[in-house]
Amino acid sequence: NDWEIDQGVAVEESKPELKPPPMYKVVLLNDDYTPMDFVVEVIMKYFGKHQEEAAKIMLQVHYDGKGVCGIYRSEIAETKVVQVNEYSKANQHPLMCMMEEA
Ligand code: TYC
Repeated sequence: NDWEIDQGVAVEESKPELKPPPMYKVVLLNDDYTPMDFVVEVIMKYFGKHQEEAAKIMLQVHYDGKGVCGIYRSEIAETKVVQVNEYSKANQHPLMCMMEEA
């Protein structure tokens, strides 16, 4: 009946605000041309890592083809991807950054 339907809607509407937002891994992909030093600089500059951690992530990408630089909500992840890809392009390196569901 109507009462049950209305109550169902009310319960449905109260839930989304309590759910944690979907999270996204921001990853770098390996290539044969981008200098290792540039990749380390990018990881420090855009993902707030110190030299040692940035170098570790860079080598992970170099040897495994891909590496996670951080996990963020969609808007932040999208911004990082655009900023990194624009910075790489501006410096004429083929370094690719993308996001995937965490
Ligand atoms: N493979 C590159 C080289 O040998 C280094 C590199 C590391 C490039 C990580 C991209 O995301 C990358 N110069």
